[in-house]
Amino acid sequence: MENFLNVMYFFGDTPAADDLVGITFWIGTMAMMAASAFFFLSLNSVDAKWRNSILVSGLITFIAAVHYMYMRDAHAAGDNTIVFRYVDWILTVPLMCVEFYLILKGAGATTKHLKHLVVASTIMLVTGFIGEAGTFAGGAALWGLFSGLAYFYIVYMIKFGELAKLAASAGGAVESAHKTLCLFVIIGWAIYPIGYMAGTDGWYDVIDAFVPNMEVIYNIGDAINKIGFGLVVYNLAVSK
Ligand SMILES: *C/C=C(C)/C=C/C=C(C)/C=C/C1=C(C)CCCC1(C)C
Repeated sequence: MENFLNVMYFFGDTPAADDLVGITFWIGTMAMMAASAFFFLSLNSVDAKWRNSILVSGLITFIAAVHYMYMRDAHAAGDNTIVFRYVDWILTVPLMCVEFYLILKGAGATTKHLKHLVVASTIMLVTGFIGEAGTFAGGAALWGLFSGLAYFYIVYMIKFGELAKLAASAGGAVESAHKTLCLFVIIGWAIYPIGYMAGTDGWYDVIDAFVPNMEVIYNIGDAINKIGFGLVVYNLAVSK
């Protein structure tokens, strides 16, 4: 019993039933841990050429699981979670870019493609952080716009740029995995600007009446995108 209680302590105090943010941090932590276990344990059952992709899937959800524990505790203590949130993203989003690269490497993707994706995603996140933290003048709307431009560049690269052409030339399971990952970026990643608009002040404040708290939206976005990305890669890795 005592051991059990120690384990529960490790997992943190349970959130109050009406604390939607706390509950989604709690569930998010568990979901990310479970997904990590799944990806790591399936490493040896996939073809060797997809092993790095699966490993990266597991790293993405594992890094998120650790940050979710910190965010869950920070939230429970009434502290701000923004730094944990953006440290998590600055590590995991470039790894999601690595997934695009690894999948299309066999079709001719180069580290130059990877670099463009990583640089664009870093700009997207750093400007988003500046907007949320209010570091510089200009307001959240302006920094959100810069962030959005970097986001559109990523969408352009994967959906219409060279990576799209490489995916088309690869065909088969690789092409369909690439297409599904593109959908995650176009639809799943679009959840984040909605959270940003809900959590910051700007011309878009009418949105506050329609969407719940920013953290809840970010948590939903993370669960869909991080675990979803991994599952697309897993699906490719086990396809014949
Ligand atoms: C696992 C975490 C992921 C996939 C995080 C993705 C985050 C974004 C796509 C954030 C995008 C933003 C904009 C496009 C504009 C407003 C500021 C951001 C950073 C929320």
